[in-house]
Amino acid sequence: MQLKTIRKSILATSLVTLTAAETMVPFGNSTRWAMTYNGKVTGPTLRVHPGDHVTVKLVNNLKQATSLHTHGLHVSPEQDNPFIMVEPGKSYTYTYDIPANHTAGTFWYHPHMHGITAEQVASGLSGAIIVEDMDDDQLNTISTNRVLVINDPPLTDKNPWADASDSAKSNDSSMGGMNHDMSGMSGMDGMSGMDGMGGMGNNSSGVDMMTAMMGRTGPKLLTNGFEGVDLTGSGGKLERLHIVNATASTSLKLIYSGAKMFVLSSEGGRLPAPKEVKEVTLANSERTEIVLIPGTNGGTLTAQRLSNEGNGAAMGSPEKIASIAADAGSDISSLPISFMMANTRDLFASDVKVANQRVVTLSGHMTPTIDGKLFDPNVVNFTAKKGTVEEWVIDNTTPMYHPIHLHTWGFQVQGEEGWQDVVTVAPNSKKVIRIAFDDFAGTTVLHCHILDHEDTGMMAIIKVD
Ligand SMILES: [Cu+2]
Repeated sequence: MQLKTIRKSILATSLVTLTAAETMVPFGNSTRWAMTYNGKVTGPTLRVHPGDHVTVKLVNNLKQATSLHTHGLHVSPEQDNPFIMVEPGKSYTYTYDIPANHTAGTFWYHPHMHGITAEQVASGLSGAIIVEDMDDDQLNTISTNRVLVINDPPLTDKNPWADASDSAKSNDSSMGGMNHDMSGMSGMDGMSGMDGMGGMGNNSSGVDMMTAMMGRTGPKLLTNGFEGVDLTGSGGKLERLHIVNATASTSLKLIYSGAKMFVLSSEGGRLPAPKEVKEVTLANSERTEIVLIPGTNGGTLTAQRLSNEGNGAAMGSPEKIASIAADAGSDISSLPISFMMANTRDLFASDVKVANQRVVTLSGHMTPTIDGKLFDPNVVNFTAKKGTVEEWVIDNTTPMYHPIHLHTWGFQVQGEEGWQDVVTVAPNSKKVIRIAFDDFAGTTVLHCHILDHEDTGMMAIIKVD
């Protein structure tokens, strides 16, 4: 615990500025158009610790409004507030108090501008958040600590969705909903959206109906802006990678050709112990933390795109994510047998009291909905009590996969290991989750993380008090 105290004193005043802007970025021997934070193809990695107070100033130099969401981070809905929007030329300072008992893990930040979220994330606005705890002190001595952010942006010389996003910005697409729990807001500089809810733009920006339904994808998977990265210079340490699927709509299956692959974390933090796997499926917005053992000739991590409909079959050829050098560490015995800070609480244990059970139905095809309703910023769809555990059956009656993301409160999926913030429900099937509304009263959202679905209205408001 002493280590954390020391870190907190160092990081207590940490201030990060993220400047969102359209930028020409290097690609191959040429350049491509992107939306970037601080001019880079991937936003800076925010490394934080339980107990930290983090300040992030978002400067909007885009031609459209934007915002910031700290995906998966367990902070109050007032701080990670999806109803804030920052107009072009303005800035907003977010502050985050990371709870002292926050789990370690891989999280990420991205815009949450209803109506144009898919456009902004697909264009490159994303970065990783790594929460490190005392287990990381040990892991950092035996392994690398690299961050790979995967996306599939348009490979164009200008914004392919510009016209639509401009019109969306000027009328209906603002996130609105500012009447929800805005007390105690601070850091305001040019924030807007307090009025004029508008019609919420139940159309996805700049794409046709079919693309909005299937979710927009790009021609190539890029890893930190490259068509695969070559990882060398581990100094004999194990290769430990934090991987973020930051695509707008593309589910991925990661496959490794080297000797062994171990998963250390689920979306919601570290597993009780490292687990050897053959492959890792990451729906868009999901993350993993893995250790790759090279084998005699090294190894290559590839990703296969998965269809968002039918049986979720693999599509196209595997695309390179990273190659692992043969001289990377291979001493598996140095991996911890278990993690001392892992969250081993089981929400499906027999002694857990379930305060409420409900069925949440996903329906519709061209325009998917939650419980038959499109997002309305003035309607609270769900209410729950702080300090309770609820059981939700997510019933997907549509022919598409939907990775459903709940802000703020972590949950467990029946039959699956670890904690999650995204549950992917296959067509015409159900999944049962239990949500721990332990702390943080407030109002936020749950939505499909196929971001074109979110933008077309597959989002609902939840209020916890
Ligand atoms: Cu969806």
